[in-house]
Amino acid sequence: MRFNRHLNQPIPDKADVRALTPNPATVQLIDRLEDAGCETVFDRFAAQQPQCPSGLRGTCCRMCQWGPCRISGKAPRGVCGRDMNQVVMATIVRQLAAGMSAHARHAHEVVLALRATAEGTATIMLKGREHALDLADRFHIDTDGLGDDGVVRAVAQALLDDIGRMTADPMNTLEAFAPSDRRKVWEELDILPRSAAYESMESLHMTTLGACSDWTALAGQELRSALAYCYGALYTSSLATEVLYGVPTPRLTEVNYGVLKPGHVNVLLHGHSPVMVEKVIEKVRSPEIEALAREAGAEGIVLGGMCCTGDELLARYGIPTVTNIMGQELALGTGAVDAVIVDMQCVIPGLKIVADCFGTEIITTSISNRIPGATHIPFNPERPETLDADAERVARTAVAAFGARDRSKIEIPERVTTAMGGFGYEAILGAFGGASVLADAVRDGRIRGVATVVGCNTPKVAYESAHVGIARRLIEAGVLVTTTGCASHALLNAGLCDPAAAELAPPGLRELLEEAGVPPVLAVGGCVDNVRSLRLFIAIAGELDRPLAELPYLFVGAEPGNEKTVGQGATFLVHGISVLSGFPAQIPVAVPRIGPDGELLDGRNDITEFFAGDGLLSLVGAKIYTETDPACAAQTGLMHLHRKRQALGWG
Ligand code: NFS
Repeated sequence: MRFNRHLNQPIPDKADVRALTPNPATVQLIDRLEDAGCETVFDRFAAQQPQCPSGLRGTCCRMCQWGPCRISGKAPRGVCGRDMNQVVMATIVRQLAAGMSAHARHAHEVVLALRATAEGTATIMLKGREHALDLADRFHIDTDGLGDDGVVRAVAQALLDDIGRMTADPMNTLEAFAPSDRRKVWEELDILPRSAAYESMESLHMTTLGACSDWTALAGQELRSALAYCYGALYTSSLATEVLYGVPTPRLTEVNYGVLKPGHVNVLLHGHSPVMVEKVIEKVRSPEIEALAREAGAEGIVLGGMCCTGDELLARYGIPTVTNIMGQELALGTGAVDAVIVDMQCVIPGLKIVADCFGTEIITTSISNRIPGATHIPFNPERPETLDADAERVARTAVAAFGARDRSKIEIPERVTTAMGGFGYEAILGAFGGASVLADAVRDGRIRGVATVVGCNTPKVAYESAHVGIARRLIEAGVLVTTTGCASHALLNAGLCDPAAAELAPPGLRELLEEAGVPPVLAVGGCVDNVRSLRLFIAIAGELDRPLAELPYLFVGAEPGNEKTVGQGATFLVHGISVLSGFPAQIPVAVPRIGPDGELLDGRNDITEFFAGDGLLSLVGAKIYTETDPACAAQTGLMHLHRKRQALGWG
């Protein structure tokens, strides 16, 4: 691997990916696409090397039209006077705001669909009425005389308020779900947020030219935004989805590229919002569409999930997952995919380039996402009455693509992997017999700690090697693992979500897993469902009567990519749970140096001190560790868990 001195870490090329990626199907498909002369993310990453050092360090300021300014030893301030700390922190605040906008937009669509269902304008069969009653209770909604649909409508309004409130009233989800001791910490730090929309606005405001010159105040906005992100975007979308489509329960299935079948219509479901895709699944499973597929000469229809939509459909229905963001082009390299139905976010432009190589139909279903050359049949959350007819058109277009492609190019890697998904918060507690059982096991050491391994992929890490390498070592050391997002596809395809993988765990954890009949990695859903893992952390802490920050917990984001991951990590940090990142964020990396007399000089700077030193630790009781090598990263994580146990006297 080529070493990048600006990042203080090695950068993989395509040969490194081939050597290190854990899924053999990946290597087969990389070769296949190369032979077909089709460029992928791996080729474009190579073409971008070396990447701009200022960009890598977050010291390039593009927040006004006096710039761009690069902060350096020669020019330590931008034209307006901003120094390095102000530029780097403002950039991070903006990244979180962008990620929050993405998840909040997703939440907005689901909550509007929920409201439309209660009002009878969307033809969706509500599966979570009991959940709505529970939420109404938690939100202190007076349900007298509201009727069933009125309760759902009131819950939807409470969630909508958390997405968009513009005044300083308390957030419903935060009041209902945050632990009270944490709430006190946030009050003292003055970081209680208004809503996702308000804090996105305030983040852009505070970072614009001449609006705020104190980087510590920007750091405060980062923490406030993390809370808005968690309670205004994640909780709102995850809870609204559960009310609409039900709370997931565990089911066994098969995953990986090998689930695609040559004689079938293969349709991949990709994106984040559940609304259109749920309706499309209903249509695809109707006798009319099945008959249409047979008329076209297909033996049947295979549905496969990608990215967070894939995670959610696995959780709710056991629909097989195929791959994640960096595998989306590879999946089309099988030559077997007739159509990809995509909604919002993480649908990379490169998908269409490969689709054109293989004649795959791309159908976009979000009003926010257009792809030149794709068929556009959008769902508009403010015009839900067309959902049914539009979903029917999407399903027909996907099936019609079967006859349109050259099937001689099909080459599907054989590999399928057994996996169990569907571990909603309630399902995890149900499988183990309650939070108290897990709490006892954490205290007596059968469970050494609880970690959530989540987030995207990045070409800066040999694809999926960090997710799998770290998770496997955590399991072997007795750590219970939950997962979401693109990380979960890596772990699903690696077999770590197969109940048989319990044999990797040491005896105490292994017995617990076998008794519960669950795998060592619990796939809880898409990225918005990180709140399911957070709720698990909170429930176990409640049983142990300990603050979150004292417990052997860890958030692992080993291959961060999307701006959304900034908010994911910050969400857990602000709750007192430390973060292990597999890759340095766009901040100036602290590189220790040898001084003129041979002494070791500390390479710290204010930003790394804040995130990885005493800064955050003194404020919220958590910090960020960065370690790029999977074996060292796992060791770092295990040391963290061990130190927490020792401080509690749990050995
Ligand atoms: Ni999360 Fe979902 Fe994947 Fe990353 Fe994208 S799919 S919301 S952002 S790339 S894990």
